[in-house]
Amino acid sequence: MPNPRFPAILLLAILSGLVACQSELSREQADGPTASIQVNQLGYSPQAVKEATVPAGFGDTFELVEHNGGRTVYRGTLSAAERWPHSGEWVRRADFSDLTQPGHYRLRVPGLADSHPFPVAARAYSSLNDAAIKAYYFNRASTALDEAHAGVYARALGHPDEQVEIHRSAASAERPEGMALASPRGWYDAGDYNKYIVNSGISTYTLLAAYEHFPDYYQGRELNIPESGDVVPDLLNEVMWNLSWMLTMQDPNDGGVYHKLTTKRFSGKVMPENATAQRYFVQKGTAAALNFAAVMATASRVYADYEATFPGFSEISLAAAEAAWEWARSNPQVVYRNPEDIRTGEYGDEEFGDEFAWAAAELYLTTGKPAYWEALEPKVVTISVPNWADTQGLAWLSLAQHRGALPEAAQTLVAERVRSLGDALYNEWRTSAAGVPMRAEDFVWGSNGVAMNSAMMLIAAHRLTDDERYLGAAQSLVDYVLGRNPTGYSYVTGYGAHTPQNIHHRPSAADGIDAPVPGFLAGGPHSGQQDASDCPIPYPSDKPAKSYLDHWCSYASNEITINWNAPLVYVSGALEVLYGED
Ligand code: G3I
Ligand code: 9MR
Ligand code: CA
Repeated sequence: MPNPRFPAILLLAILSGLVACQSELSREQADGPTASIQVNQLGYSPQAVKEATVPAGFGDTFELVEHNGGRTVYRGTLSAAERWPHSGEWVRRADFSDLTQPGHYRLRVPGLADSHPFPVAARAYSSLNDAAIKAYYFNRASTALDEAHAGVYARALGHPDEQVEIHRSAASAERPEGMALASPRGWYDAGDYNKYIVNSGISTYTLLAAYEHFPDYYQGRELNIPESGDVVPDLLNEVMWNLSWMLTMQDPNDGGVYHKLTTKRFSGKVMPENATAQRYFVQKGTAAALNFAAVMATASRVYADYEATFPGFSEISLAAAEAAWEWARSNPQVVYRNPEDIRTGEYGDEEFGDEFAWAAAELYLTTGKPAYWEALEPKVVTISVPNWADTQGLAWLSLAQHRGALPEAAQTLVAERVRSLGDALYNEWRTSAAGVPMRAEDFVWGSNGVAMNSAMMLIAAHRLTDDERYLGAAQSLVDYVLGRNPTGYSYVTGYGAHTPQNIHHRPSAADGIDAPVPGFLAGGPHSGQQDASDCPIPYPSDKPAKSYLDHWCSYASNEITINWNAPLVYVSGALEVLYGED
């Protein structure tokens, strides 16, 4: 019976609105997978902000039911329906932050399939964090992976890199074209087998920052890598594999750093031992020198505590950092571009103000020399979410960590910068229909890396202010990559109910094992779809957040890299510590 006090015209208006919303829904449902409830498939710490995303059009309330037993433990009201422009879908948010009772639950909305089961539990991300670090071990160059450490992913040694040639672009009087030098170890960059300084640098720094900011946590982890059991935390053992390679990329004659160690073309879809084409040192560049300087200065600080295991390393890495810095000061504008015979990843950057700031900050923090502080000019350095080409945010991250050692005026400036970025991301979170601080321009090649680097900067804002709002926004980004997104994938191989199976990663594609190597974060949706012409099947949608293909062909949405895994490590470890163990 219609309520007589309820004007018929209003009822009509509401109904037609609902019809409009429903037709929008069915159109969008045709444009991708069936609408489903999206949760963080690895779950939530008891004290965390807990949100799920629910398709609109199915009622106003939700329940959490026990996975085993089906008892309802929580009821809540969904937020109002809003359209998330990046997926084109109408969504509502379910907030169940005040459910703190540990358990395994499913989220239920009448008319929809229950969500994947997920835990509310302490240590929700510790095994993810271990795996995301172990992924670096799986990507080690110049070594066999034995069964004791790699299990079914054991493989033969590839890329000894004992005879790497100086390419014409890198030739000097002391090191002429064709001269062969050793440059072993390091991590493969990604799904390809080359080693690129700029990208290696940001990855290595981010892992060092994870350790430097949360040493107690990492001192307690055990990753089952060959060095496990020594006195050095496994994270630092793993990072040393790459640092020892990076040091070989510096020309001791002038302090300059080669941009990359690479084949002329990408190899086929083969295992490392079968990718045997000649490798080259290519041209030195300003970005490589500064990035190297920043990383070596950071490493010098961090490994000072492990002098007994790595005698002399702290001093050697600092000297290397200072030599690279000096080279960059004398060569401030050497842009790297691929020579015509080199077709592998370019990692080209033309703007070096951010690299100068980052290197100056790390050198200052390690040495305390006023000249580096003067070179830094903090007042003119702005802040942004870091990526391989934009590193100024890393300067602020390190300055925030060590702000107690800075002059007072600088402490205020650090707080202002870090908060301003945190506030922007926080506002994005709270005004986003889906409750995720991702903007249209964030759906680039490696958008999941953008998500994790944004979360890392939010964590910096939280650690500086103790303000929980920033941590909630960081959690939302972790939710996003672990399944609370419109593709329904938890984007980390092997971690979640529905995970990528066909990452663009040569060992995973060539090893004859169905499951991909675990612990790798796929690049994620890329609105540019820059690999579409190489793919035999179309992308499921043209919407940014749905521009993802779990297929080998999709190097622009489904490759993995060391630089996207690194902030995943940082953030998953940080949430373990910051949301505590209760
Ligand atoms: O700078 C332009 C900008 O001016 C323009 O408006 C915008 C619109 O397309 O594009 C910008 O350039 C993009 C560039 O990244 C800088 O962000 C390119 O389109 C885009 O193709 C490029 O993507 C890079 C990709 O290599 C191709 O070069 C990714 O950032 C980078 O992560 C990726 O890295 C590869 C390595 O080369 C090889 N190893 C694997 C690794 C991951 O796929
Ligand atoms: O496999 C390559 C991947 O590692 C790179 O990130 C990507 C972009 O540089 O390129 C991939 O190689 C593709 C090439 O660029 C175009 N033809 C298809 C190749 C992959 O099968
Ligand atoms: Ca730059």
